[in-house]
Amino acid sequence: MNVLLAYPNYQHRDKSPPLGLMYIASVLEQQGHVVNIIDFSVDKQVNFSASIRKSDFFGISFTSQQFYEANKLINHVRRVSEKIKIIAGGPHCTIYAKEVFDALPEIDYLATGEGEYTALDLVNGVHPLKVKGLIWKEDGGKINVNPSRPIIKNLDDIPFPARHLVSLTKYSCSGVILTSRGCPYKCIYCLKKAGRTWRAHSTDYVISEMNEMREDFNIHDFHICDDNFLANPARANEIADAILARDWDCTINLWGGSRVDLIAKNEALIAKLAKAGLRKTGLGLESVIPKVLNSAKKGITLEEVEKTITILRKYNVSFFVFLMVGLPNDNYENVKITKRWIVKNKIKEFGVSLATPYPNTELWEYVNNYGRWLVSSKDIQKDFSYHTVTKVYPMWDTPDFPAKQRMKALVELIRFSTIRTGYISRDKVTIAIKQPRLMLEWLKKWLKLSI
Ligand code: B12
Ligand code: SF4
Repeated sequence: MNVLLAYPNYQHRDKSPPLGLMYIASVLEQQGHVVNIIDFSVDKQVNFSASIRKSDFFGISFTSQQFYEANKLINHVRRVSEKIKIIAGGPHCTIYAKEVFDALPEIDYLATGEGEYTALDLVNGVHPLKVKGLIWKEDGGKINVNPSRPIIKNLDDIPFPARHLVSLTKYSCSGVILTSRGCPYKCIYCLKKAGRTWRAHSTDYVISEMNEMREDFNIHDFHICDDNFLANPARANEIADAILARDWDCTINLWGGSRVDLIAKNEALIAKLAKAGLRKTGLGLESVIPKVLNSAKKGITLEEVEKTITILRKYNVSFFVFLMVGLPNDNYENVKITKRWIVKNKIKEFGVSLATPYPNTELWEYVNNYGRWLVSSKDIQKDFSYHTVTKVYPMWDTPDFPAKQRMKALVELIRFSTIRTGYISRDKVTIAIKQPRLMLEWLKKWLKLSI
């Protein structure tokens, strides 16, 4: 079969190839199917319509932020071909399966969770009734929600992602790699897209994949996208040993971020990883207020955070701190405390966003029980699509931290980060300097929603 896979355009300083689609492509290719990938963030000069006409299946992957772009592409595909089968998947489909299926009438199938074998079953012609992890429409229009697909237990069964199908040189961060999936922790806001069961590729698999990236694609900067690369410190240690044994000149960036408790407890491992090439990691603190950390069930302490910072500095690993405004028990007064903490710990790079609830998370339940939704459920997809840095506004609030104060806290912390980094991105300019316009846009939305 001929399969066309597409990734909608998105706005971000760092562009990287769509790993999810590349895994699906490699599994399909292994079974003899012909696959093409178009990533609309980098592939600007493509004859999309001609590719559609040549294909039997069209697969599209998207995050919540890409929903509108995805919608446009899907409608175009259907206009060009009546007969092509359209399959949707990716993080947004996993979170809002039924809502997406209802909102996008042109799609034939929607896959939730890991999509490699769901896509393969469909392309191999298995009857949709028998395909796990699928939502689909019968000819008469009846919608079926099939049982969910069990997680892939042995990740090494999957071939390496099909890097040869994307234009690697067009990406600023081409070296994305996934060495494990899932995370066993319980942070209340986390959508745990890959589940709570942590599974990993063997060290041999990871090293052969890195070797292929170096030899065949000239990639020497690895961006590890795992939810929790350090979950098994012994395995991370083995990977570091294997890289050191090969004396590779490479850099490693933990793009999916690291838990501070795991860094604080494993100084020797960080020292070894740094020697192997670790240059940067994200740190998901989310808050520096102990009470907030506890209610978010982060399972980390401020002492661990500070120890982590000391360890990372000692081994010259730079870090980017992620913070949230508005987790349970947060309030406007905490902005001052947060700023003081940032100054005291000489934090240079940090990003701030609003605590955003996703279905099936504890935070979602918290909002249902103790908060107030500021968007109606029918608008929720639209609002997630709009939940980008430049068009952000709170989707919920609580009496002790009302929406206006949440936004004030966010803007203040983003301004503070702009001042501290000295780095002004387009997004930051929009939010920090053009704040009045942002406020106006917000106000309009507010009035429309008559809150
Ligand atoms: C690397 C990464 C990035 C990179 C770029 C990635 C890219 N090319 O878009 C950067 C740093 C630029 C980035 C930016 C952002 N990201 Co990001 N990012 C990730 C990260 C860490 C890894 C993505 C990845 O490669 N995963 C591995 C692959 C294998 O998983 P997958 O894509 O989900 O694919 C599997 C299934 O979903 C399914 N599937 C996927 N597509 C399809 C299609 C079909 C047809 C089928 C059948 C199945 C299927 O099968 C795949 C294989 O099992 C994830 C977290 C994570 N661990 O996944 C977050 C994540 C995807 N990002 C997220 C967010 C919020 C953002 C930003 C909005 C952050 C911001 N405020 O700027 C931006 C927006 C970017 C965008 N694409 O819209 C969220 C998305 C949540 C959501 N509601 O959709 C995630 C899930 C993190 C999280 N837990 O919140 N990100
Ligand atoms: S540690 Fe990270 S991936 Fe794991 S549950 Fe918490 S937020 Fe999610």
